[in-house]
Order: sequence, then C-alpha cells, then structure tokens
Amino acid sequence: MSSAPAAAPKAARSDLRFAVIGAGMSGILTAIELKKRGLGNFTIYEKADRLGGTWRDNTYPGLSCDVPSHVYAYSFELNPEWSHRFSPGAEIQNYFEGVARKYGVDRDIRFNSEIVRAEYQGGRWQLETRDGHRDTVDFVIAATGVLHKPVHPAIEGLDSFAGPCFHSARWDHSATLDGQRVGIIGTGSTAIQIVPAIADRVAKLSLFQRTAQWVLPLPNPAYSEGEKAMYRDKPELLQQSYVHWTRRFVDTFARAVVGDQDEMAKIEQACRDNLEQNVHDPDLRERLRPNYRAACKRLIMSDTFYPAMQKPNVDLVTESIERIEPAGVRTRDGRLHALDVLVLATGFDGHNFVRPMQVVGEGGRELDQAWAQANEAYRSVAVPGFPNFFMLVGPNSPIGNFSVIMISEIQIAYILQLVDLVRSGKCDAVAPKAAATARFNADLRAAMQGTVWVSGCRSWYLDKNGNPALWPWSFERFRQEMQAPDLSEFELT
Ligand code: N01
Repeated sequence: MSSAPAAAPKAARSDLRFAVIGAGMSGILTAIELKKRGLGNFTIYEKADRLGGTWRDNTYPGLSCDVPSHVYAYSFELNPEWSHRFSPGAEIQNYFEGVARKYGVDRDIRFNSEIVRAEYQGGRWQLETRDGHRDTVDFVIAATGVLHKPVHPAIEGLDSFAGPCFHSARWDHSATLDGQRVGIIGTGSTAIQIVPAIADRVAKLSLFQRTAQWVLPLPNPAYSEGEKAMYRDKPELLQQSYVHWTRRFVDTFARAVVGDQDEMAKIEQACRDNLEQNVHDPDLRERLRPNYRAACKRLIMSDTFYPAMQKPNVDLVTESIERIEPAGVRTRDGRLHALDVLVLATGFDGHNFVRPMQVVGEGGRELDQAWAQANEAYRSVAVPGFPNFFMLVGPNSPIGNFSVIMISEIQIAYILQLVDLVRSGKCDAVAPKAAATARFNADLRAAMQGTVWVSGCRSWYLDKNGNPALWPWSFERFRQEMQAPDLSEFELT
C-alpha cells in the first residue's frame, strides 16, 4: 500500500485542504495515507465521540470479526498480538485506536462533528457540521462506512415491550442478562455470534428465525504466547500469514461467490455436512435447513452456533412474529414467548452510502437526485458531477467477498493518484465522465447475473431494484483495474 504508484508532483500545490468524513477503519487509513504523502492539511470529521466506526458501535456479547485477524489489519501495520484467528471486537477497536495514535492522526479528528452538508461552490467544497461549524476544502473523502444505520423491524407493538429492548449495534450494557428470559430477532452474522456467547448465562433464550442460514464451521483457535512471540520476533512470518490467508480467501470464497461452481460446491457441501453432522435432532435440523443456495446471503462462519442451539434452555422459534407485547413476542400460532429482554439483531441499511449528509455537486445537483434510481458510482469511488469528491467502500465495493481493509487500501491508493493530478497542477478538479460511469454500471449489472447473490434469497446485499451492492468479478480483477485510473474516463477541469 505505502508503495502505491503516485505521480511525482511537478508544481506541488502545498495548499490543498482535505476533509475526511468518518473516523472508522477507512477514515483512519485515509488520514495516514495523506500524511505519508505530505498532505497534512486535513480534518477528520467524526459524528461520534470516539473513533472506530463499526467496532465502536458494536459491543454485543460474542462480537468478533469473521475475517482472519492476520488479514483484517492494515497491510503496513500487521499485528502479532491478535489473541485468536478471529479476534474479538474489543481487540479490533483497540487496534484501530493504537494505530491512529501511532501515526498521530487521532489528533486530527474533530469529534462530535457530523457533517450535514457539503456543497461544491467555486471549485471548492463548503462543509457544515450539525453544530454549525464550517470548513472549506479542496477534496472531500467520505469514509462513512456501509453497515452503520441500524434497521429496526416494522413489527407491531415494538415500542410496547416492557423490558429492555435494543438493537444489536446499540447494546444496552445496563440490561441484566444473567438468569433472564432473552429473545433475539434475526439470524444474521450478528445473532449467530450473540447466541453462543449468552446461551449459558440466560435462563431461557428464544431465537426468532425468519429465514434459516447456511453455516460454515470455522474453528477459532487462540494464538499461544509462543506463537505471538514468534510473530513479534519474525515479522516475515506475520507477512507470510497475511499472504496465506489472503490467498485462501481469493482462491476459494471470493471465486465461489462470483461464479466458480467447483469452489461453490465445496462450500455448499461443507455447510450441508455441518448441518447433517452437528445438529442431532431431526426436527431442529430441518427447521435450521435453508431453502436457498449457500452464500446467497452473507455466509455465516461459526462452529459454536449449532452446539448452542441444542442447549436445553435455547428455543428456535420459526413461527412468524405476529406482534410484540409488553410481556414478550406473540407468534402467529397465538403463543406468547414471555421475555425479560429483547434484542433486535435485524441488521443495517447497507444502501444509504454517505447519506443522510446532503451532498450538492456541480450545478446544484444533489447526490440524492443523482442516486434516485440506484447508487451508481464510478468504480465505487466517485460520481459524475461531484468533482474532487471521493468515497471509500462506496457502492459495489467487494465487501461481501473479502477483507474490507484491503479494499480500502486499494481504493485510497487509486483516489490519491487522482488527487495527484490536482496536486501537480495538471488540473483543478477531477470527476468521472457520465458515460464511463454508465458503462461501468451496465457491466456490473450484467455480471451480477453470474453471482450467487441473485440466486434467490432476500439479503441486505440487494438494493430496492434487486441488484447486489457488491463487486461481481474476481478479486484479482478488482486489484488489477484499481491499480491506476484510466484518465480517458475522467473529466479534468
Ligand atoms: O444483519 P443481517 P446482521 N422480522 O441483515 C432478520 C456484517 N457482520 O447484523 O433473513 C423477523 O444479516 C433477518 O431475517 P431475513 C456482515 O456483513 C459482520 O446479522 O431477512 N426477522 C435476518 O435474519 C453481515 O452480513 C460480522 O428473513 C427480521 C436478520 O434479521 C452484516 O454485518 C459480524 C425482521 C438481519 O440479518 C449484517 O449482519 C456481524 C423482521 N421484521 C455482522 N427484519 C463479522 O464478523 C430483519 N429480520 C465481520
């Protein structure tokens, strides 16, 4: 990443000012990369009072990352200290805070400062925060994340529940779980991590499942002190581990989801075997059996979910929910599932990129207007008519296939090559051409037909038109195409 190609500045403009929006994984990365290139005139605007993005927001029991920790790290800051192959969320949060401190970019964050409006006027971006602070910058880099707008289910009576009721991303740590009757709505990656973490603590756990999930049984061994010392002493081994896990992802899962039938057959078989071999009661097994293809929804990785579901105090509820009442959840068969605590593990709006920030581009055109039909970006990072405005992990980034950190590193290296055009005096502003963007999105839609995501299931991947918000090609293609911008596809003004 740090060796990403960057055009040598000719008549360097030292006055360029940047706004980085969001102090999550991508925002911290952006700030570090700007600094590395001597572009130190920036502020990171963060709406919360702490950095970390999704790892700050999510603190639920059992939270971990299901991408191996040796890959889920900045490539320039590999970490020998990870406790597990898939380390807990609190460790990941500490990692990002430590990296931000180490590179000194924590001092560049303006906390409690939500940008509510960004308008392109006279060749620069005018920004406004919710509390009325203003800034004028040359470039906006929106690192606003994907999965951070919790979805509350539209279930009758939700507000009437008498006990603590909260979304998984807003965990209420004051709510007592021990010895209580706890209900969880949803069976996504989040719920499947919470269930094993709390099953032994609660008196009764009711998991409300609308759709069953395929589960890949990935073990999560701890790294011994000896292994950590080895990685500490021999950074080349840490690098080898990074390359090893990267290759395993690229060669298997990342290929399978975009059409490699052999790889997909192996994943499907592993999920089927897991269900057949590890769920012993035939009735429970059938109720946990999905009726769509593995990885159509985001694949669940867990070797603790099925064992937890077979504990005597854990109940899988497959009857659909009629309404929520003060005493619990009433299902359509008339049964009241009495509860003390209700957890909404009902996911996120993954299509709200950048919004609710109001972004006004050239000619007063708003991003909401540009995206009225669909979130169409040029290679996920830019939008026609919005010069010097870039996004990290924007629409159709390969987030369902891979470590999002590597994606962000590739995208920021690409974006900074466009910034260099302005920095070196080649132009004042850069934006993708409308025709190139339309072509790219037409290609995306056509390629989606070969992916597993459109094979017949409901998932947060799909937008209102039924198109997945993901990258439908191989990871190698992403890396290749994002190596350097094709300048014939950009307007340089
Ligand atoms: O959310 P989800 P999530 N009545 O959207 C159900 C990432 N992540 O927070 O399947 C009843 O996957 C809904 O049912 P259905 C990862 O990318 C990563 O679990 O639509 N049920 C579904 O079961 C993941 O994909 C890690 O029928 C309702 C669930 O709620 C993404 O976050 C860990 C309902 C929502 O599942 C989101 O995962 C955790 C209703 N009205 C999460 N509405 C890592 O380890 C919704 N549901 C990296």
